[in-house]
Amino acid sequence: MVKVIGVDAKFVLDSRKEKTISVSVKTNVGEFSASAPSGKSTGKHEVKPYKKNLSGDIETIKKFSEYFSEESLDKFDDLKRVEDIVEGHVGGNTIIALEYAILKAMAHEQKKEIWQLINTNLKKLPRLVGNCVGGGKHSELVKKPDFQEFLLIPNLKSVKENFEKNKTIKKEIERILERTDKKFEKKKNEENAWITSLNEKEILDILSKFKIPIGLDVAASSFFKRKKYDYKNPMLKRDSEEQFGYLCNLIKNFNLFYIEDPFGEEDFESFAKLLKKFPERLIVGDDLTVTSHKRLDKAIKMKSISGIIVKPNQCGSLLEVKKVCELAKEKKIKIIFSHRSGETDESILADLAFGFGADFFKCGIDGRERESKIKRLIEIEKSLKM
Ligand code: 2PG
Ligand code: MG
Repeated sequence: MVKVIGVDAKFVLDSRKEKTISVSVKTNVGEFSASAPSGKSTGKHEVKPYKKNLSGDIETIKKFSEYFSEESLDKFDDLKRVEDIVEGHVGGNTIIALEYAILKAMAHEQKKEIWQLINTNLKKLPRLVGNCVGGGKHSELVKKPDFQEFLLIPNLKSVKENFEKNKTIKKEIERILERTDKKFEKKKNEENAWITSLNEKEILDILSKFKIPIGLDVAASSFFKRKKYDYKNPMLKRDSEEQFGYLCNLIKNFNLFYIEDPFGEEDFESFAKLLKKFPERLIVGDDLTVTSHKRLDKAIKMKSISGIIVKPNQCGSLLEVKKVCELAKEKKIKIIFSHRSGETDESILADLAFGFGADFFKCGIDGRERESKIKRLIEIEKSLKM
């Protein structure tokens, strides 16, 4: 039984060198801390990371110390009582970091791995989705691709082999970019993906040479302005119909396996049109669905998606994450657990992804913050073989 005696919080810096929250709990079995990441291309329907701001949440959560002392926590669903206490007082990032810290305490007390608090009956590990080249809001360059992420999704036997494969291809792509992009300065973005002045067709041309499944996070809401997709490289505007046509061509010409947020975050209809045309591809909602049970339900009813991004701090509730995963499973929607662009060294996402039976794990390719999570997944993989 875990009893929380005290709660403390502070800020830490994420991979963007911006402040995010770290929460620690003092319990009858020791002290545990965890941090939350932060997004940049955030969906309109995400919960707010902090009620007013980070420093406000740090002060508020500390005041909750004595409220938890009555609660005995020993299973995942007990987090509901924690959520009931803090809900409305702090934002999504603060709740998530607090819940992560409590899960660590529970796992320690029961001598279990964190994923074992969620499900012990699993064998399948998620497949890696690695961001290799970045554009859109994730690139500081003036000339850049309008799409946010160009993804590698190898399908080798183990997480470890897929991890190695992604790193090798990313290195080879560096050499190709040196040759093809005169402006290339070997710079990386906050997710450690290459940034380049090439446009999306040129980048897809490079990626498709590697003969592994590839994908895109279009993050279309980030350049949807006054009812048009406002492209800068090359400069042109596309309405929904034209966006649909453009994406259909890319999917066919580059044999895209995975397409995330191809349309704006309210456009369930266009998502559905694309899925109808390409039922065997992964059409994935992120800003569209924001890890919300209600929005997933709508996306299912409208047949908009075949995959859903799960980012715990998008909804600010691990109980909601559970509901989302259960509904997705029931309706055969693929689950993709995902990092945020501003990440910390926190690795618990790997335990959650495995515990909830995720099909994919979208967590970059390299860099300290991404590798901590991928390496944790490899550790889980290894432990299953023992
Ligand atoms: C996304 C994420 C992660 P952000 O759009 O999928 O790559 O970006 O964290 O900025 O929302
Ligand atoms: Mg996304």
